[in-house]
Amino acid sequence: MFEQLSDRLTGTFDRLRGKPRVTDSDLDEALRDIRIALLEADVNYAVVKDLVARVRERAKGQDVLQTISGAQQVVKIVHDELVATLGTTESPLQFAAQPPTVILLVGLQGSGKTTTAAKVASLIRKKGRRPVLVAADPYRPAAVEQLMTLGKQLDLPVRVANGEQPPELVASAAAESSRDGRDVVVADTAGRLHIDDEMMRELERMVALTQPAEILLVADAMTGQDAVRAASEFRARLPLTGMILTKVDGDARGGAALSIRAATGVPIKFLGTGEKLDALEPFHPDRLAGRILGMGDVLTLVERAQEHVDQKQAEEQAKKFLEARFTLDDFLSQLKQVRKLGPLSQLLSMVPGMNQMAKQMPEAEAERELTKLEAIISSMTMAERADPSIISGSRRRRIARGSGTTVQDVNQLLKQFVEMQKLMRQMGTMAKSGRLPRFPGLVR
Ligand SMILES: Nc1nc2c(ncn2[C@@H]2O[C@H](COP(=O)(O)OP(=O)(O)OP(=O)(O)O)[C@@H](O)[C@H]2O)c(=O)[nH]1
Ligand SMILES: [Mg+2]
Repeated sequence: MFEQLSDRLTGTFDRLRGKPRVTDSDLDEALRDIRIALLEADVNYAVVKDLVARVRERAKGQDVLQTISGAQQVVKIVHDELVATLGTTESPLQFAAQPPTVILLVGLQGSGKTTTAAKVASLIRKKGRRPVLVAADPYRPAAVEQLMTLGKQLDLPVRVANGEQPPELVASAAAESSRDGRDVVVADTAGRLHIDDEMMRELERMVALTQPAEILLVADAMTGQDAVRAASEFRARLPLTGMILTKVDGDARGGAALSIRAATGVPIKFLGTGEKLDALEPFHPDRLAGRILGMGDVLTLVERAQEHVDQKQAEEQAKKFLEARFTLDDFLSQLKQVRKLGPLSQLLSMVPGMNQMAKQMPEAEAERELTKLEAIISSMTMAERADPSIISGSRRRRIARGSGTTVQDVNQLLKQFVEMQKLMRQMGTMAKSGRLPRFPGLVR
């Protein structure tokens, strides 16, 4: 998300930093660039106008002009104003003082409600809650089945209609929840192609009947300004408490994410970043602004790593590496851990300064390479993984066949591993002689 915008803005700032002093006309030029970049990213016109005006006012008021660090100050102001546009503070989910907490997910057809209902339930379970999913979309049998399948995948209960209308269904799911040891009710509602009166009346009735702690609008970021329009219309009828923007992974421009909060006043609570059920991120305005301005997002990366990487295993492997005991099997498990963190280009874009590289790397190709490495190592026996020197010509042919690769591919991997072993020995010696910087969890 935001690749083009991020490119444009980084370019603008680089030009600005290149000037010995920021003059009046430099500032005007930069502001013009920023304005065009935002409009091209499909950000709502009124939001752009407002944001650029705020940046201009602050930049002029702060003696940015003629000072040495002027460019840096402009970047800081743009960052702050982006954060303000995105919502300044974080908006975590609210829970009812007395359980059950009812969370309704509403939105247009195909926006991602059903998937997101499952993601939300899974996320809050990680935080120690006991959610139940409710299939309040009885109009399409496939919709109920879809939620049941997701519930099964996550090992979460799914309440389906037993003749009730959706509002009564959610109300009775809430009423029964404590009996079943559940404290949160996450309801997936029906989507329509357009906002029609019938759907809205049903949702209004559901709200009145179930007193939800959260009424979350699920909006598809890929639809850009249409998502913003839909959000305004939903807001006019329902007391929305927050929004979840989905498919931000597929939205290169980011216009919806940047406009929807400012245009509707409703906070963004989560971003959907993929089809997998763990691809839901709490929304942090400052981190997103950092990502847009090419400053990376190390905090999110670290959180993802903490969630997915087994710390003890990582330490054990680092130790093995330095003692040159690191095998192909260890390598395989490292590959798997890294891949759990998300698509490579997404990971790289979170590392400050790596944004450009992330863009240059063709995602599909990099993923294919990793898949190939995994397949090759998986086709080896444990003995081979522990000691690759026993892998003869005939074994190489067998491994290539087993992994659907070529003997050259296998040769290349083995060659790389030999190089890696050399590196391990060097690093091990350096570590012993104290010439290696001390990383936490590495050498003691
Ligand atoms: N890439 C990506 N795909 C997503 C995301 N969220 C949902 N999807 C996909 O979008 C499609 C529609 O998602 P659903 O959850 O069925 O949408 P819905 O709003 O329930 O659809 P209706 O019930 O028909 O109104 C599915 O193929 C999902 O896998 C996301 O964050 N990223
Ligand atoms: Mg659905």
